[in-house]
Amino acid sequence: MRRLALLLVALFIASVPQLEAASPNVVLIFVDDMGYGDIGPFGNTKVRTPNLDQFAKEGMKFTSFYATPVCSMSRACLMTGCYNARVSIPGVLFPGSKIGINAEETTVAEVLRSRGYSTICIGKWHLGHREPFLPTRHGFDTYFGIPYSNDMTIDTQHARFAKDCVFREGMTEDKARAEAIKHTVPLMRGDEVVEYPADQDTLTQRYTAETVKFIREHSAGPFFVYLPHTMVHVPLAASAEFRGKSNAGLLGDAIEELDWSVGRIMQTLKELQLDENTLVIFTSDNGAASGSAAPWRGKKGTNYEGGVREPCLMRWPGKIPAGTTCHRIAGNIDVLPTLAKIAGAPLPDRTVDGRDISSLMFDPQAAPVRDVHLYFTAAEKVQAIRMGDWKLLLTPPANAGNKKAQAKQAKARANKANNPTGPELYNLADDPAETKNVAAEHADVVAKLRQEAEQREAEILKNKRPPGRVE
Ligand SMILES: [Ca+2]
Repeated sequence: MRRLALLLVALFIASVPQLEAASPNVVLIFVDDMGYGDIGPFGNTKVRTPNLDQFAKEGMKFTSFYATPVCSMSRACLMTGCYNARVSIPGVLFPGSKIGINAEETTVAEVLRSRGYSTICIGKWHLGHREPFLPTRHGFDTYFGIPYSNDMTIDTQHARFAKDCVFREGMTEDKARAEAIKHTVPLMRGDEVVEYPADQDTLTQRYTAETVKFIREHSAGPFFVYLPHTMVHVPLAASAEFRGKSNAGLLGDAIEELDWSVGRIMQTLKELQLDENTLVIFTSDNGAASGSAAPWRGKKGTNYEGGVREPCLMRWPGKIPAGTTCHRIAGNIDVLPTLAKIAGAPLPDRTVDGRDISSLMFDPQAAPVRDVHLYFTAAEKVQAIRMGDWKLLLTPPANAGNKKAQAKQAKARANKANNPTGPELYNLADDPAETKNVAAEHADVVAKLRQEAEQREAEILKNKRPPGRVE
């Protein structure tokens, strides 16, 4: 009898189809100008980030997660899964820029939408502010945010004001069209400006409210929230609840408010019981501008590690092991192929540079997915390459990171016998802060890395795709 029961159970199990897990929801939080050392999980002891600390405890920390030195190029990587040079997006786009992301490119939002995801972009877009380049033309159902950096101006000629646009601080449409004023940027909903100048103090709160509302309204899923915060790019801002409350000035206030925002989102996911079916990713677009890039050398704008190696946290309870750390090379170019994989969506019909790193998310010790990383300049040139622990800077970055390092570099340049313009080679395992150039001792490694960088750059140049353009 018992044997029969077991047999029946076995037959029953065999007859149940292996249901594929439902496509998980994705919340991608992309902070602006936050450095590696700016938050608790990555060593900051001054700024209070209890929600991010908890996030790290419940998820995985990535310690070799790469972005790029500045804003637009980083968003190009994130949205297309390609090095920015392949899709021809330079370092930073401006209100006068006539280029943006090409309609032919497939963004991560379009990849997920092909699998039925509802999508929203909330925050700083920075892949072109003219109509053909806006998020709503590139896979996002809706958009709320500022089209480029918060220290820029309005595009006096092309801004499209909503009928009920809120003009603040004595502004009118005529005044807005007459003069572009620094640090006054438009707040948009969809394709229209709904507030000008944007009240930057309340942006983090309003972005958070928008995120929570969207998650509640789309709790049946699957949904994709892309939340590229305006903070902590200068001019720094914080709401009344956070201003003056941290021990680290206005930057600390802004970071603590971002941490609060993360907490609100996590709390919402828990309340709606979406926790186990939602992947949350938190990272930044480039190195610290006003904050801390510790322990790396350099800051925003450089291809030393401090300019490009970002804090990165991922959390997906039951899938990503809690409280773990992954040291493998990864980066924002890997987000698109990874999300395509976990959503069961096809990859774009064109070359992507990133790789699916889900094996690392599920096991931080898994074999390296991508052992090479290229570092591009704002002018779309390869400046450095990392292979395993070796990093070769083909040309020393102009921005050495701090005054002392810059003075040293200037002195070395003056002393030509020191070969100051030659390559710099560092072993990041032995010398993570890039203090000792060992190029002279390892000519073979220099030659190998140089050849690899040149080959890869030649391939990208050959297959480079154009940006989108308007007149
Ligand atoms: Ca940035």
